[in-house]
Amino acid sequence: MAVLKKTLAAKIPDWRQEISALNKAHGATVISEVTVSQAYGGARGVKSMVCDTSEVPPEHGLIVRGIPIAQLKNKLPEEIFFLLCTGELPDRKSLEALQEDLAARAKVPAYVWKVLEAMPPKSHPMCMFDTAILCMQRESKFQKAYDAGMRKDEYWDPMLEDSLDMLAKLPAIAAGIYRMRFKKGPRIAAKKGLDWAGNYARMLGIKDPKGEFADLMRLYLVLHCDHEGGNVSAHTCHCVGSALSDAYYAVSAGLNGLAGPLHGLANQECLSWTLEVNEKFGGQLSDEQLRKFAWDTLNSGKVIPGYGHAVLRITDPRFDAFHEFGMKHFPDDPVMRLVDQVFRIVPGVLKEQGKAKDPWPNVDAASGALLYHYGLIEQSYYTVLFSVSRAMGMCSQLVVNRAIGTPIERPKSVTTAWLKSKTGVGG
Ligand code: HAX
Repeated sequence: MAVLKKTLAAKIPDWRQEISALNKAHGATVISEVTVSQAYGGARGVKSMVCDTSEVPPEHGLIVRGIPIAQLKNKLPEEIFFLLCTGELPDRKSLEALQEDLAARAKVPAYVWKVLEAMPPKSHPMCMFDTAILCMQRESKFQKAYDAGMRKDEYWDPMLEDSLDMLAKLPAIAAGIYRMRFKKGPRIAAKKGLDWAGNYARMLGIKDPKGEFADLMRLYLVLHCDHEGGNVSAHTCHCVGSALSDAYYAVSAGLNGLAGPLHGLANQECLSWTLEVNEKFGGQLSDEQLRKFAWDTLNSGKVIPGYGHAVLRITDPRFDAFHEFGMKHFPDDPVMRLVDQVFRIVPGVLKEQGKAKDPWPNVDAASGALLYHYGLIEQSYYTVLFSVSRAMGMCSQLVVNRAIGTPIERPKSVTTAWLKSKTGVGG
């Protein structure tokens, strides 16, 4: 049995026992209350689900299985996936075994390319990526085992199989979409022995004489890996998966949510905003001009992309990691300089406006400038990069949820009439 599966198989009985004991002893303990505003306000802050792969304390940012993301930024994405699933980092042998396993599963079925080629030429890369994942549903080992009558306590095993099969193929699919959609020439084959992110960088075909772009890809795929359970994409994936839909259905559903401008698409919007500023002022603008431009954006009813967060109340540590990478490798790049200037000015503007609860940059505020620097300039593609990484979080959450037997999700909705009667409005 492969090491990842073996590690999980050893841990799952303890997880089940721990949760069952907690539930038995404290099942009736109240952990959250819900106000009328929260019922209308996207359930913000309501604690009503469990996610053990990662957490996001508002004052600290992403913590993966107990380790702050800043301490993981030099790891490989494959190590992060192992950590997300099991709660421990792999040793060298386990990492190599996982890499070999992924390489053995990496071949993309030919029909995926046919489906993508049949899509209208101006299709959004996210729509192409989600379609590619969804059309592979026929490969699902979970679905086949379920149809054959698998026991409930075995669900996690084919869920892990589907996850590995899917994750292994995502770099090739995502890179293939990039080359097809933006007319970059034929697909580039993976190289044997290269890591998951290194191969993704290679297959994209971006010129990379110093290997810096591959390093950026490694960092990018680590930083976006997971962000606890309640964000739109993770929550959607969890909800769909809770109906025992397989990983192909659940992950593509989650990624459709990531494609929204308030969520993953913000990285595309963010760079557009930065470039708009850069172009308008010919690459040279004073802090005062930037402040005014930010106010103009707010006064026209738009958000400043890359700033604010539903949970965080600090500068996102993932932004810090990207900012550090850019300032280290190309501090004089005009777009990077502008990102840095926006970071100095925009939080003050948002604080002065007083609406955003979090005036600080999130993960999307710098990533686009880095990609742009290396020549990956097609902004509509950026959320696909995010998706390749976030698929690791979604898959690990699906595996863990199958392992601990999470039931179908079904919160209760109420009507406005019910809320009025509950609060005594209108007699
Ligand atoms: N610019 C302008 N206004 C902002 C703002 C920003 N960057 N961030 C929040 N606000 C506004 C909200 O629109 C809201 O206004 P209304 O009361 O008029 O509706 C008010 O401030 C309160 O919002 P909040 O409670 O602070 O924030 P929410 O939890 O409702 O929303 C968002 C969080 C991330 C969606 C929000 O901050 C936003 O729209 N930011 C810009 C888009 C963005 O960067 N999204 C990416 C987030 C990270 C992510 O998920 N990546 O995938």
